[in-house]
Amino acid sequence: MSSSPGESSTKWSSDRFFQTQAPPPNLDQISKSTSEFIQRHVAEGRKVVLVTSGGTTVPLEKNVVRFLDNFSAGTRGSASAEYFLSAGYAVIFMSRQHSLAPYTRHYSHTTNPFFDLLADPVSHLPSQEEAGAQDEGDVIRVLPQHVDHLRPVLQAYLNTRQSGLLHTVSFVTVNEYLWLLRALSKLMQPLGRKGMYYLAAAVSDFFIPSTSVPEHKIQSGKGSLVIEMDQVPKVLKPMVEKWAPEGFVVSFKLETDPNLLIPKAVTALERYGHQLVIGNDLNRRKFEVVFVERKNHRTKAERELEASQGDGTIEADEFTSTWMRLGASPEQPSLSSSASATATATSTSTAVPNGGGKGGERELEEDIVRELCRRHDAWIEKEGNSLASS
Ligand code: 9Z3
Repeated sequence: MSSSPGESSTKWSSDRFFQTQAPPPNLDQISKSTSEFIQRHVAEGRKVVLVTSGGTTVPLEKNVVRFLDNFSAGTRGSASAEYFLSAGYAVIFMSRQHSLAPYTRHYSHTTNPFFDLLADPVSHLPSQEEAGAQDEGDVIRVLPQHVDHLRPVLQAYLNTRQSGLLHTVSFVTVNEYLWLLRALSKLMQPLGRKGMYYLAAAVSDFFIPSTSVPEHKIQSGKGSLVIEMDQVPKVLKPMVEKWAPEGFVVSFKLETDPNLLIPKAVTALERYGHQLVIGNDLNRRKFEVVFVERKNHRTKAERELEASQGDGTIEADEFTSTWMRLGASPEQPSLSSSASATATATSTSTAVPNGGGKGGERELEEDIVRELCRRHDAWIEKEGNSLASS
């Protein structure tokens, strides 16, 4: 890797990126099936959320032997998708291939191996009386101690499959992620304010342009390996302004220095103009997040209208930050001087849909999604009000 990526990397506009970097080969097919899914839910008046989840890779060779990766397992995205489904949303789950997925995440191979739930088929063969008239030779049994947890998860999974409320799309590389994000956001435009974008995937900040990626496996023998990477274009800006201008856009900001979290979230809101940034610290992300948002959110068009009706100046935004913690009382956060803060409590005991987290414990995503549903409804209602008054 380049020793100082900030100095040597080239900045890319999103236009240049999409003009020069190849799309995923199955983009048309994905667009077609996703468009059908969206049309169905538009016709039924349902809210739809695009959940992105998992890490993106940066391949070092075209015939990929090695790649750089991002740590994310897709825990936040997959858990959130379940809670959105419970809240009645149709969910487009765009995730890193083989990362955690709604429902099956409860039995991932490393933390809760599925085979450990199953009874030994020989020693648990039913007696003649138990089997009755049925031939149970083909039945595999779940150990009794696991049934209470498995049953609601399996039921929710089957219900979701039958309801057609979940559509899945996968990516591997950061290039694929960017192409898919653009395609799916544009396809969601007909949803207007009923579309939500929940960008929980861990997106690489750097990539290698295709012209700089060698065809074959990088050979050793020349000493150390130096890789130069360019900065990934900031696609949130065109997303908010062009691809999904009416959508409710929630991005995540990940930091390891807690002091940077709120200032960086405020900068993102100022730069991209979307509704909400959820900040999380790498090591505390499962227990606390901070919601950073404008006190009074206005779209770019609304701000310009206000300016044209007033003296031409656009009033400066004020920001609030609200900590949300699992099982703890709220705390007044500290904010940078340009921002003001409020804090609200989060409840820690509501119904846990679909069996809740692994082992049945509560998950922060349940609270996050509940808060977002509330804000999204207010956002939809605001449009209704402005239409009624115009
Ligand atoms: C997050 O911050 C997510 O919450 C995590 C979830 C990746 C930390 P896990 O999958 O982790 O549950 O293990 N995601 C967004 C991070 C990100 O890449 N943000 C970018 C940015 O801030 C793009 S919106 O610029």
